[in-house]
Amino acid sequence: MESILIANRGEIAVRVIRAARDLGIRTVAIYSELDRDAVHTAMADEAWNVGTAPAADSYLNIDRILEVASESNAAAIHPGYGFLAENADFAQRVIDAGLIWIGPPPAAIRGMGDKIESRIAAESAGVNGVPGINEPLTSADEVVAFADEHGLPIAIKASGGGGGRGLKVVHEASAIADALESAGREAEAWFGNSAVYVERYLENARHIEAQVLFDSHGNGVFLGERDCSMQRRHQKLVEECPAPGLTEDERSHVGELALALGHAANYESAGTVEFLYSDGEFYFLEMNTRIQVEHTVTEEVFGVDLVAEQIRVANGEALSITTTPAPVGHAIEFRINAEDPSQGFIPNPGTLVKYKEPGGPGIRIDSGVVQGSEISQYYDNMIAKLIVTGQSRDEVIHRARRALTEYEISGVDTTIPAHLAILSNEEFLAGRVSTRLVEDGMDFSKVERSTAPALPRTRNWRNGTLRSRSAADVSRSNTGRRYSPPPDRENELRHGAKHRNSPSRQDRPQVKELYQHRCKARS
Ligand code: MV4
Repeated sequence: MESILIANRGEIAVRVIRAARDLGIRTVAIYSELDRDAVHTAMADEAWNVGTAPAADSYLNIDRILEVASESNAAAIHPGYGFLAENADFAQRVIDAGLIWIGPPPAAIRGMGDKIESRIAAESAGVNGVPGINEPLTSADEVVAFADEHGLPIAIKASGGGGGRGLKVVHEASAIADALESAGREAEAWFGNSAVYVERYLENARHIEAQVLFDSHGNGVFLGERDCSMQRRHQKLVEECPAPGLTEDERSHVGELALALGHAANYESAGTVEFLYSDGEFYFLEMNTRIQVEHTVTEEVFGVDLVAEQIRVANGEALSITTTPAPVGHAIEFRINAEDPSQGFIPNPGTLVKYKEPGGPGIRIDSGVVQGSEISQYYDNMIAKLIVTGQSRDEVIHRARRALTEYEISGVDTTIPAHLAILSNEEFLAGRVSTRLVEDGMDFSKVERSTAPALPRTRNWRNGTLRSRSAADVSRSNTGRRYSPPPDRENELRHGAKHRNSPSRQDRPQVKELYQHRCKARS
């Protein structure tokens, strides 16, 4: 494989560029008008404009992306996550264009994308889902009968949904008819598929997911599980590997379930099988047919480059590892989003006026931004992922408090104060996580906002709290940190990342030189 076009932006585009470069592969970025000066645009060996800011015109513009793939002579396409990553039609069109698709076979994407079909696939592979009905619902009577047999609450889910989108929880029999009605209507509007199905709703469960990798030679490997119970409105905040408190037997059991499903589905590439874990049992929820945001914690604990494995497998090579290695230590990922936790995590797009990442032992940051970058309302508001690794969960927690306190971001509110609150939550600290903890067990309304303070702040490095200093404090000492003005953005654009126009065929040797030059500069 000589080159990869990355059909994505932000941190995951940067992550794929890094994996490709580690393998000596040329990279082609695409960017929207808004991302002309983005990190991923500057970092790739070539960058091509694919449209205006709205994703539908750029990062979801299949015709234009395939045109750029052809013009740039790309050999393969990596979709990252989100956007086109789980679009089976796109995967098929990539293959039909004679390109290598760095992802699972379109049939596997399609099969797992239909949640009723994926439940049937799982059960025929011996993997039990949450008790439910594997058929589209046709009447409220069926749901009432199901509730009579299995009890309330129940979940009505869109077959075309997933990730919690199109999920309705019903706690009373009297609410069934309305819930079914609105679930069907929303499913049709959001997913173009009105099919909905019913499951028992497990209230106090944990969300545990298994990472698997398959190649085209029939090899599959389980690379441990992650606990992703710490979510809010189906947005994950914190993910960890391994899942706290799971026994060795439980770990290998969930691995066997995930591998059985993948083999049965003729799966290839990286995939994640999601389970609910309740009273020592694993119940299949869905399979995500992409590299996930939280793949990083698995990489840290299992010492595997999952994106490089995706590339190797797509190239027809065998997996570099075929047996599950022993996990080493512990890793936790914190999603640093431009949101205000004190106001219900309301999105807070804007300019990163000050942006300085923490460092030191056990700290990995996957980001696609620098100081001065814009967090746009057009795209996901994740600024970065902070991945903290250590020998034990306890060491990770102490390091994470330090790293989150060391992080300097101003210009936008971030989830950092929420993470510090999680790191002082007793249930979390004890490893007693559940899908209810963030939403029902925590109050973020009083966390300190992280936007640029009017006065310098002092930090409590033990618990990460910030205290705004009084004017008197400041007059006593002039050494406190002050608000720093925004960087001269114009200047940065002139002297910083040079924008490269879409190269024509004749330009390509220069691009190659640029890449070689960059590689030299790096070595
Ligand atoms: C469930 C569930 C409980 N029972 N289904 C959310 C994401 C998507 N993959 C499926 N999800 C869930 N499905 C049944 N039958 C619990 C979740 C769930 C969840 C629900 C509410 C709040 C946070 C949650 C976090 C993870 C999973």
